[in-house]
Amino acid sequence: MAEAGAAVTLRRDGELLLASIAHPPVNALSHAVRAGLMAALDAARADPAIRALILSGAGKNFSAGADVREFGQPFKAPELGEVVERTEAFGKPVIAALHGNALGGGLELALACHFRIALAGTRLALPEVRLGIIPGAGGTQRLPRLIGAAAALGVIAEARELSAAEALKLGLVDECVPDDLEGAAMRFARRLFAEGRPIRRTGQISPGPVDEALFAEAQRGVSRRQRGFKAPPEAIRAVRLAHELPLKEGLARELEICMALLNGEQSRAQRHAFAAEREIARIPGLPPDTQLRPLARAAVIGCGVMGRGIAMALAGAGIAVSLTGRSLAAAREVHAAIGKSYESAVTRGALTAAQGAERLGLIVAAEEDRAAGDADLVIEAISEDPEAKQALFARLGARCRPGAILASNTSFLDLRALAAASGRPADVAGLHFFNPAHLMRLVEVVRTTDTAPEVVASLLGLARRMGKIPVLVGAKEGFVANRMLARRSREALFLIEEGALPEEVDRALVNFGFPIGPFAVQDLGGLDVVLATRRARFGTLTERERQADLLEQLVAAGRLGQKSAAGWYRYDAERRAQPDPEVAALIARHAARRGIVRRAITESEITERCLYAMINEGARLLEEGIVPRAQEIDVIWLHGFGFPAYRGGPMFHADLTGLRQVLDGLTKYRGSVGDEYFSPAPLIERLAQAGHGFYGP
Ligand code: T1G
Repeated sequence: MAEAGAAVTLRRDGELLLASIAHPPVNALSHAVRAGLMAALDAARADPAIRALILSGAGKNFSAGADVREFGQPFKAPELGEVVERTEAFGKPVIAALHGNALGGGLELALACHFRIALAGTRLALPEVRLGIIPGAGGTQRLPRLIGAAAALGVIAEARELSAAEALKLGLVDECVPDDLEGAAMRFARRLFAEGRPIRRTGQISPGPVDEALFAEAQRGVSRRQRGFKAPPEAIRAVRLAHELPLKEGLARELEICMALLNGEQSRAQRHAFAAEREIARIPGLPPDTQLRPLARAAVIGCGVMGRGIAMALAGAGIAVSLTGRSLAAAREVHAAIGKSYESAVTRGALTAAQGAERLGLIVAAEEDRAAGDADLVIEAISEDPEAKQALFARLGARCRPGAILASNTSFLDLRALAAASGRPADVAGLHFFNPAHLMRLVEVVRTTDTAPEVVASLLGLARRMGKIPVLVGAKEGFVANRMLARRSREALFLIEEGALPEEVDRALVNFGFPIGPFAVQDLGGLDVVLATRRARFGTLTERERQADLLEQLVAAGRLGQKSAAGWYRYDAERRAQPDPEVAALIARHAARRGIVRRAITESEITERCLYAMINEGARLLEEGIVPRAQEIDVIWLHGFGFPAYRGGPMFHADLTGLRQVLDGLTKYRGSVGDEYFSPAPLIERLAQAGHGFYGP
């Protein structure tokens, strides 16, 4: 049968024409695909013997939507909207056969088809808001017509994904089949002919009146759950238009809103975040076919909060884990506690009973020696005590099987010293998880200059198997995340010495887009825990940082944070934070003792000093080669510390701000705070001089 172009293949079966989108890896609706779909419609129309057209996707997906690589340049005709409108208006039945992902423009194409068959397991979604835009090819106008505004708003404004079964229940698909999708679609078409069923066009369904209460609640919901993002409220506005305007006008307004967002900074930032997360998977100098080591059995040494979370994250990936502690009894206690947390996860519906039992069954409490001897991978998660860790790595080096990988969860100790202690540095790397380890997606995979390439590749693959986002970093003090966080924390501390209050610093950064401020975070984790890290890093602190001993004073006063109902803030019975005059007084006394004359500090100074200190450190990390690209830094901050996705990460945000402005800010604060804190990184000076950003001209 005639090929409709490489991107869409055609095959005829009797009176049916089957068009399959073939544009790997995700059948994005590129120009070639759009042209191929138009050719398929032409072929179906031209042949009087053809009574229906069936659209499907080759490979693992129906279609992941518009081709994001085409964004930012003029769309070549036929545009997606044109293909979608022609599909819906087509004079013969068009049936969508969905499997894998039917996302964005892919789902919009399916909505314009007259009937939809889905294979069990199909994921249906309109995730455009994640890219800072809204559906632009009819999604906001057709979906509410098909499934009602209430269900449509969750899909469109909150990127809620529908399973095939949910879609069937909602009336989004006409059939959900366990297998033989193509056969089912052909049988469906032939039943249409036999029953003489008319073509059903989604756009002709009346959407009904506006439900004011529903739309008001939807706007309140996104302003809470997606604070600062522009696209979700606009998506709600577009869905409302479906109830107020004829289809054609609604489609035109939807496209206007979509394009306005597409050209905005937020969408550029969110598309950058999407691309950066994929870019960092390509490791310069590490061939994608690097030989991997077997990782069937793991051992986690240390069963504190982190060890427990890591064991659960491994079990969640189906990996058997031996968990060891100071004693077998201690490990058994933690194992029982893990069992309880799985039980509550099952009660909450986060896991099925079978999943909970399976995961718990994969974790066993064990003695250290035996656990280490059996493991393909050992992850050390004992307390941040350099001597204890080195002694442990010496034991592991002797005890573990040849080829076993020895990983440390240390967040700032010298990994090279641990590697040397093990006697087998090629097998040693860092796996720096973030608390809580079984939930946080970010993990820093830390390599020394001796770490073997297959160890790096194996740990990157393991992290993905655990559903994590692994970022490969070099082994130097604090790696990337904590080294940059230390700069933000330093500025936060200096700012309250100089006149700001904890709540002012936190408010500034929350207004910037962080979910929570630095002082509230410390209260959450426990000021004693934060102080322990400060003490462990004391040797790396400057004189002023050492003398900024407010943490020591708070802990000495028994203020440990939320767990003691008082820390930087005071907490009521519901753990709601209140600014505490006692803390303000303590800070004032401290400043007086330090001879610091406190002053009112603006929100913009707070934000600039915290961010520019981080960005400057990020530039230094790039200069030192701790990370190869700025993307690694942005991904770490987006997924490790809640940096607002609509700003793209600290380095992308610096580019949006302009490095010349960042450089001017660094120079200004170098004068007021000091050389050792704000001397501009040479990389920033060079890029600013050239009028470039971290991501190019
Ligand atoms: N366009 C172009 N390339 C895409 C793509 C897309 N839509 N989606 C994925 N890729 C690339 C990706 O960059 C990677 O490339 C490879 O495919 C594998 O992706 C008008 C305007 C589909 C769930 O937001 O959510 O339609 O790095 O590593 O983990 O209303 O990709 O290998 O070179 O993510 O199996 C809306 C985005 C677009 C879906 C697969 N659609 N994609 O996940 O593989 S806007 C989306 C995803 C739109 C219309 C609007 C995921 C996935 P490389 P991957 P995966």
